[in-house]
Formats: sequence, C-alpha cells, structure tokens
Amino acid sequence: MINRRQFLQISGAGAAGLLAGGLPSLVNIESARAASNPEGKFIPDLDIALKATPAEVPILPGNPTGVWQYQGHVIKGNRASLIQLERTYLGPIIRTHTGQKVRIRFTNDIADKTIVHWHGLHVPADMDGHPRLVIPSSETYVYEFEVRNRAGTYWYHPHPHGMTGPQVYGGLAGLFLVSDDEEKAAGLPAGEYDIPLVIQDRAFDNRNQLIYLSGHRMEQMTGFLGDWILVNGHPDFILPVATRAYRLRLLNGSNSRIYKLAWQDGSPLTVIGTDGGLLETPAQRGYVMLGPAERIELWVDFGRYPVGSETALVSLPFEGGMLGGGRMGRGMMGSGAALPNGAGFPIFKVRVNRQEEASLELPKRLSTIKRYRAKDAVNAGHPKRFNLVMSHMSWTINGRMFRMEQVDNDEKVHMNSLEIWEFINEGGGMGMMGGMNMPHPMHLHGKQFQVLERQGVLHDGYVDEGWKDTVLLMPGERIRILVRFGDYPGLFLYHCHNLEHEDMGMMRNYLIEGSAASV
Ligand SMILES: [Cu+2]
Repeated sequence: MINRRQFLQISGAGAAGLLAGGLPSLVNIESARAASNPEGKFIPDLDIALKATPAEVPILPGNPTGVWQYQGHVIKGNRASLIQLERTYLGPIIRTHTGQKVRIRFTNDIADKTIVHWHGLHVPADMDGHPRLVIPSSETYVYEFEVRNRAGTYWYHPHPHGMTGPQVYGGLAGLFLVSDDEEKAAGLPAGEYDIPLVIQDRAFDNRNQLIYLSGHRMEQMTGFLGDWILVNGHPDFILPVATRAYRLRLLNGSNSRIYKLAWQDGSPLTVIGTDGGLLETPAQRGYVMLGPAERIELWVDFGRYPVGSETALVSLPFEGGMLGGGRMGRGMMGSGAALPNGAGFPIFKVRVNRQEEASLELPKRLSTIKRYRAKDAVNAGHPKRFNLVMSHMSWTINGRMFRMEQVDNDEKVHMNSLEIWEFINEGGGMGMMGGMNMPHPMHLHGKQFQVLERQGVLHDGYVDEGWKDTVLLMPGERIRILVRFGDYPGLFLYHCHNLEHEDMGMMRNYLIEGSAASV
C-alpha cells in the first residue's frame, strides 16, 4: 500500500512556488541528452534518478516473484515528489505540478534494451521514449522536460520495439500524477482520500514466477491474459475506507485485458476524470469500459454504507472481448481460458471500517475544457482514416507494420494544426484468420485529443467527453477524434495499446513538421 503520510504531505503544501518562471520555452528541444550539454540551459525544479532493475517482491503467499522494477530517488527538489509504494513491483509514483521542470536520469539496469515513455505527457520528441532511443544495459538516458499537461493521472512504462509487452508485464510501470491550480480549486478529496489504483492481470507458475507468452502465435494475436487480477501489485486487494467521499484514480495497466467496471451493488459510477484530467462536470455511468492504458477517475462517497459493510469494484461480463479462448497455458492449447477477456470477476473489495464526518460534496463543475470544432480541422472534409486490420497474420494499421523511422505521406502533419483522425475497427480479418474480431485500444503519443464521434457502439460505458490519449474500439466501432499537433516537431508514435499487438507491429510513426516559431 501507499505510504499515506507521504501522500498527505504532497497534496498539501508546496507546488505553487514551482510555477514561478514557468513560461513555456522551446529551447529545451535541444537538450535531449543533458550529459552532452554541460553548460545546462535547463534548470530542473525536480531532479530524479530512476532505474529499471531486477528485483524480487512478494505477490502470492510463499516464494517471492522475480520481476523488473523501476526504483528511484530525488536528487533535488521536494522529496515527497516520489512516493514508493510498499511491497509491490510498481515503480514510484511521480508527483508533479504543471509548469514544473523535471529532469529524470534513467539508468537501464536490466539485461535488455529499454527506454521510458511518459504516457499522456506532452513532451518534445526526443523526451518521449520512442523505440529508436533505446539504451543498452548500464547506460543512462537523461530526460528533461517541462510539465505542460493539465492536472491528471498519467503513467510511465517501457517502449522498446518488440519488447514492450514482456517488460511492462515483468513489472515496469508507474504513475505520473500532475496537479494544477484548477484541480486544487475543484475541492476534491485529497491526501489519504485520493487513491491511485493500478489494475493488472498476471499468470504465475507453481513457484510463483510470472508466466508470459507460451510461444503460440495465436496467443500473441489475442493478447496475453493472466488469471490473477492484481491491484497495485496485490491479489485479493482490499481498500479500507471511512464513511466519506474519496477520489479513486484507476489505471488499466494490463497488457490486453479490458475491464467493464461497475460497483457490485449496482450503484452508478460517478466519473470525474479521464486520461487527460478532470471532466467539466461529473458524469454518471452504469459501467465504464476501460481498455489497456486508459485511466478513469471516480468520485465515490462511502458515507452511504454503514461501518462494517463491504462492497466491491467488479468487472462485469461482456461480449466482443476476443474470438473465444484466453490464455493458452497449462497444456490446454486453445481452450484453457482460465479467465477470458469478457469474463466477470471482482477487482477489489472495499471495507468500510470507520466513521468519519466530512462535508465534502461532489462539485457541480470540475474544470473547463475548450472544445475543438470539427469545422476548424485542416482536413475537415476528409479525415485521415486508419483501418485496424489483420494482414499476413499480423495486426496492422492500414495494412502497414511498424518500421523504426518510416513515415508515409499520410502520416505527416503540421505543427499546431487541428486534424480529424478516424480509427475503424470493422472486425473480420483476412486470410486464415478471417472473421477474427478484436478490440483495439488506440493511443497517440504526445497529445491529448477529443472524441468527435463514435459509431457502431456495442457498449455504452465510454467516457468520451474528456481529454483522451487512448480510445478503446470494440469490434464494429469507428471513432473520429480531433487532435491538435501542438508545439513540438518530430517523430511520434500512434499504436494499439494491446501490448502484444503493439509488439507485433501494430504501431506507426507520425511526423509533426514545422518550426518552433510558427503559431
Ligand atoms: Cu490491437
């Protein structure tokens, strides 16, 4: 569990002063590797050392589990900016404030090449963790960027091509939380009432060691599924709460599992935030579909339960999760689905264990979101179309696979231009895999975007009204998004965040062309 005292400290004092002198500056694009820029134009407010390293942690009773883990410490700045979760493989929670300048000295202490991607953050291209930037074992990559995102629940994870799935699965992931003045003014539950919850699935052998892909191509086509549901790295997670309001920040940190989130007792979910921070106003949903890499923030008032009672957040059964089957381990090729995508199960229990009087009320207004208008898009009449299709036994985008530096003409955009992109998941692959239907959570690097429209909807548990960096497309769905290609030129990724799909090449570059001077 989190060190709650630390969590409390951070949410209170401190970050306001960091805004001083925080005017956006484009010179930082130059400072990709600070080591080679010793005169240092970049003066960080927060300077962190972070490493990826092998470790052993207790997960199941008995033997500890061998994992990879992000470990870090603060070199300069508020020590409470890093919150080390206890007894978990998850990396430290990094807490920052909009406008803060952050340096992260990342050292690779695992045997494989790796690099860190700051999922959801708007950073220069060479700070974004593109796979071309991987570093070998024992090398260090220095990140320097200003936090320009609004308050929200972002996260970080590896991004080496072909190895993202196993590295995230092996334990490499952590939350990156941003706060700002607008969020503070909203008056949300803070400190120990602001709870991060990372939901992941894992499979273990009889010595408590992680099992990953068995080598079957089909397993990679569907994505890897574990039969243990972990929350913050723990099975059978229980959240002790008081009779008052909480803010829950949920991240689906799973490789390919989708959750249909609901309260066990049928109460509606009160959604206050998505990938890119707070909604304008709270939204009620009977359930919420949460695809890999997506985040959702909930307001929940446990004051409606008596002390001593329990409830649970569950994943409801749903259709369309996959073509049948699940994990094909344990010698039951094809049918050994211990827990298929779309199965129902509890995620974590909530135990109301103490009375607390608190008068916090759900705010009517949470934040301001300036809506993009479709007619302002440079391609308003002809959106870029991306078909999510199977080709030559691989998942692809428009039939194209990832090539490290390759960008086609239709993948070039102009800096600061607003575009409409359309993702189409018609379902039904080609060739031998004909008829294969799979959900695809599509992610754009470096940008928060807005959902313009969604068609062919199979599930109504989407929260499309907030800022997003990842959108789930169930089979048969198509989504149009509005995205502004902000102020950093260069090469960024868009890809499916089913990590097995991504590793097999369901990923492409897009290139933002233009100079930093244009507006
Ligand atoms: Cu996919």
